[in-house]
Amino acid sequence: MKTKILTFLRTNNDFVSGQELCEKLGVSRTAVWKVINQLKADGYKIEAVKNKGYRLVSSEDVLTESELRSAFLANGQTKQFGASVFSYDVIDSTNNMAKKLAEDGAGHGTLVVAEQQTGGKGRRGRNWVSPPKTGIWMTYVLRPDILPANASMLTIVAAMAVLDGVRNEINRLGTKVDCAIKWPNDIVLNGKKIVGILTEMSAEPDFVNYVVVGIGINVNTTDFPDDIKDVASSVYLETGIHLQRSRVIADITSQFEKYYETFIKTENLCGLVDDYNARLANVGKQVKIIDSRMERVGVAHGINENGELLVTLEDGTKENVISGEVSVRGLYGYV
Ligand code: BT5
Repeated sequence: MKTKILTFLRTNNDFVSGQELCEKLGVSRTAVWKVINQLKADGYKIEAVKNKGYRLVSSEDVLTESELRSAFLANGQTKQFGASVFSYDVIDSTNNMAKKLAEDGAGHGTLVVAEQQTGGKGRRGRNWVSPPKTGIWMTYVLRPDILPANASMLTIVAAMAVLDGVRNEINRLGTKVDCAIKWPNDIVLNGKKIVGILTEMSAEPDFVNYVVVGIGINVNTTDFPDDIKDVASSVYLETGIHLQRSRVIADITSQFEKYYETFIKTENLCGLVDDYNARLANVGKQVKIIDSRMERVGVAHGINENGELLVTLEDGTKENVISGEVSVRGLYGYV
């Protein structure tokens, strides 16, 4: 009911009468009034004028379940992605919570969101700084019928969706930005990291139980710890724009479902490779590949349909770099 009233107010720029809300939703005036008060308590500014009704003056940048559901409805319905939403104030990690929910049977497309993470995770035991109410810390539970070896490509699929979602929302406000993917799991804006993605999986040798795709986006963050200050930034710091996080999530969710459907048809990236490479910051750039063997330098050309980064090394040999084993850095900066 809260979601329905919120969506109603959001999609009508003008006043909506109490009577109309009662009729459309089949509830009493008192029930409507109660929900309006709950929304006000959540932080929404709602104008109430006698004989005119209610008007949403401003939406609060909150990530409650009703806010997210309402943003999803306003953005256009998805099939499964975001159909089930779990929203928390503070948890250790949305990936950990998503895994718990998946173990308990959460369905494909379930979305877990938190306002703050106390143990946000990066890859290989690294940490992810996740301060309260400034960023998007979220995880999708997926149940793809694919071979476990192919699951890491979901990071690539998610990166495309996140890039499009963030860029769409910035463009919608009339600003153009230099936003790109840094293979395999980062998004950079003006060369700084604004997004990280962590994909984890539970699988048998030939069967995927579930995959969780965790996405961290620095949206309105203004401060970063000293050790990451030089590489990390936020949409706000780079553009001066405050994005509404629920809208960004709604946009990403529908893009992710769309790209996922393309991926799942072939279980590889053949339907996405050109679009991905067009969004890739590394193309034509010198990169340093760092793994347990040694550091080597080359020029990156883009990914192939398995998500491997194609690099020509300085001695002319070609290497297909597989994610998960290496870090790739720009020679003169992060990208
Ligand atoms: C990543 O790892 O970039 C994956 C980050 C995934 C975070 C999301 S948030 C929702 C979900 N729940 C979780 O617990 N995790 C996921 P990696 O490529 O290993 O990068 C980690 C490194 O990025 C750190 O070692 C820092 O150097 C840097 N870093 C940490 N916090 C950052 C931030 N907020 N913004 C930019 N860089 C950061």
